[in-house]
Amino acid sequence: MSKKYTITTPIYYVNSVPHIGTALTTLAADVTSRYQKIRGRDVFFLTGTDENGLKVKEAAEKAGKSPMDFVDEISSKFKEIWPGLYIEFDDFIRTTEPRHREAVQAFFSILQEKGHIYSGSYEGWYDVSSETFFKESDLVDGLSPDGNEVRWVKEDNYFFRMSAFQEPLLAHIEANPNFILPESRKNEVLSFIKQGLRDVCISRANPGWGIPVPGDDSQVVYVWFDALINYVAATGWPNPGWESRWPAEVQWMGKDILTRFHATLWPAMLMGVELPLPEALVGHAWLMSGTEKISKSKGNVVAPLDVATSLATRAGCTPEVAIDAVRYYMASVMPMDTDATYTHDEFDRLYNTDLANDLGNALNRSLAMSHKFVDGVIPGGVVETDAAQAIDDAKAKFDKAMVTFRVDHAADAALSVVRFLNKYIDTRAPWALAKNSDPALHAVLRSMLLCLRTAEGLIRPIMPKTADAIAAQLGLPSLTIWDAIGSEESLPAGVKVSLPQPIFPRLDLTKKQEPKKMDTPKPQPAPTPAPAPEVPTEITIDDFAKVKLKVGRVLEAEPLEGSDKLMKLQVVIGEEKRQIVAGIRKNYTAEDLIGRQVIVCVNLKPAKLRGTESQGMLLAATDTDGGAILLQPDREAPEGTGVR
Ligand code: ME8
Repeated sequence: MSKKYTITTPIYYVNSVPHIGTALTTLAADVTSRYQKIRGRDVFFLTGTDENGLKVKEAAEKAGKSPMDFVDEISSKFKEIWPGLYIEFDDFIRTTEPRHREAVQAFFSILQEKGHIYSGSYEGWYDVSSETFFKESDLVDGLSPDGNEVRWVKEDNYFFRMSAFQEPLLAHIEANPNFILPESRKNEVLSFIKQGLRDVCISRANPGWGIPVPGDDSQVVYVWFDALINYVAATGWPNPGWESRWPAEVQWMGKDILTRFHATLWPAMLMGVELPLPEALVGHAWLMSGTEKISKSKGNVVAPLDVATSLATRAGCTPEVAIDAVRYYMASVMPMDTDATYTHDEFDRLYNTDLANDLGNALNRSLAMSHKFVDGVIPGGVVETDAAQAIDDAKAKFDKAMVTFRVDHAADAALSVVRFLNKYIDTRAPWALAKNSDPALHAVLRSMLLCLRTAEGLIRPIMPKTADAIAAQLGLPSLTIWDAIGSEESLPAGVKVSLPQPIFPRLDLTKKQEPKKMDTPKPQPAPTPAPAPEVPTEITIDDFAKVKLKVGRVLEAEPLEGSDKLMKLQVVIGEEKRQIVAGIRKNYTAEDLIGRQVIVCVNLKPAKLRGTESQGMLLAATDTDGGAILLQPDREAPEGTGVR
């Protein structure tokens, strides 16, 4: 049986429902999984829930439920929420399942047989919130080093001889530079081990909840010792066949559970039973709310699906795209060395800059120009060198990032090809090439579309639904094979692309994520016609702020039938396209206008001119004959940019 590529997340405590912090780790694992699948690997992606601890038992009591009813309910919430975020795990393990209980008891027995477990008595402090034992000298102001309350424990227990594994562990870390990632975490782990590893108490007096120690029902296995074994229990161990799933290629987690558990206790346990160690342990940093870690116990949680729902409502994107946007946020802020702070405003800002502006504009402009200049048919020819280089660079950067599991750098690599594309369109100016019948037009359009196709492939592990939507607009099947990404073959000439259907409508940043409750509108008296306004000699900044001006680009222009003054234009402004009728025909031909950037007043009430709706007004100076001199930005600005 060939070895699968195994990826794990921590198994989460079921003391409360999932939140954006737990989603962060699970998303990192999902991006890793989707990337490895595109790379052609057979992936085994494991997640699950940790249900045996005192913490869970006490949470059940607080909720007035039996522990089993309580864990069933919350565990199913975890199982349900992940598919809602397009997280595709292959197995979901619960520590209350028989397969887990059997593996834990087998593991315990083997360690006992090999002499790594001894009986003793424990006296010290126990932190229920992090399910950890502490010595008096570890406490800070009477609290655990994690800042939680502690309780005094005095019991006869079983101990695991962890001290015996100190030197083998140091040797393993030194011989395997990518065993603990990122590098900064590895240094924390090394200094922790070098302070001396103590033997660990691995059982507790049986509180009627947990996995009994084999041959001694008065004790249950310490919840961390029990929980870590899930990773091999899910591979089928100790039954035959586990070798196809263990060791894990990567185990994802937060930094809180790396040093004391995954990078010390866990490898020591594996060495004790003579099982191979995982290839990589990745301990990312935290998502914070203000100065506090987002956590169930702090009650400051943000639900990822609420963030998506709010975005879909405010921006008008589809629910699928909104979920992808949350995925993109988590991937691109993935905190590794230092913590990151989640705010609704930062989420909104990232949506507008990276998705609406960069990716959305690149998509809309490439498709609109293909329609304008080559009837929407993908041209043949050779991709220009700088575009080919940008594509190669983005792919290489993505690959390199994923070797050390830098999902944040991978997200940046995927977006780099999009940022290149927007600049490339500005410099190569297809509208000017078309106007001059320049033979380079086809190569430029092909280069644009190949950049877009590459972006589709590279963002797929992060934003699977968006990638599918881009492929559909390109009229092509989804790109799911790594070697095909960026290749000429991935973009067959002659295929008709669709007209752009904006995926990421720009978010009006005045629409905040926590909408205030609206009062029921009161009936208004019928308006009395106002006298024609006089232009005041002075206005306030607030008056000026009422006029919303934006940069647009003319995609199409034609004289309006039945008028010798008016031109009918199609103008892209950010994610939207508007029809504008302007009295500029005396001074401008259609060719002068196509591709030109213009300044548009976008909040002028639509008006009908000669029976044709105009959804905005172009800004122009008036020459001495009353003709128009159109205003345009001094240098290219992304369409949709605000003007003040
Ligand atoms: O520790 N920022 O479960 P847990 C980033 N059951 N990551 C966060 C986070 C935040 N604000 N909050 C939570 C346990 N996480 C044990 C694990 S494994 C054998 C047993 C993520 O429900 C992060 O991965 O407290 C962290 O390590 C994990 O959730 C803790 O989840």
